[in-house]
Amino acid sequence: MSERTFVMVKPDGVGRKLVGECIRRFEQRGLKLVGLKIQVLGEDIAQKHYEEHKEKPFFGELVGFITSGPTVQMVWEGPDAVAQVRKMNGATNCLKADIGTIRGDYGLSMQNNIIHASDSPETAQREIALYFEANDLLDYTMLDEHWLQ
Ligand code: FUP
Repeated sequence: MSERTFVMVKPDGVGRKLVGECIRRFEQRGLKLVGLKIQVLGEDIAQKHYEEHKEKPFFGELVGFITSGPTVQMVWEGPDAVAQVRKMNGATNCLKADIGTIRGDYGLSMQNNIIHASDSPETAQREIALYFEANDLLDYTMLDEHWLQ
């Protein structure tokens, strides 16, 4: 079933010029880009984004990192998109992420792990609503879509 997931390239990913590489991987897999933005996050939205970690000892550092430079927000759509993108991103700690995943191929750290993606369809809905208005997101058909479903 087709679903939408929220993806964010973090300040290290933008700073290391990996935005195009992330987009290339999702496009080539067959996913559809339906929303895209670039911005430096404010403290408020960063704290809301990482709400589930607010009691953790690393929360302050995490918010400091995610607000430290430009980030790219995206919404990707496709069959089982939430789980597929998580698999393509790899484990949270880049040192443990499989080679072939974005984090496994480009990262060496836990905090500077290049990319974020929603961990469930419910989280995806919450995160999409945090960054996008309904009319920021497009509905369209890709020319090769009939091969991909
Ligand atoms: P993920 O869903 O893979 O992005 O990972 P989490 O939601 O568990 O963690 C969010 C971010 O917090 C990670 F990207 C990195 C950071 N983090 C730490 O810095 N230390 C930890 O022990 C766990 C997470």
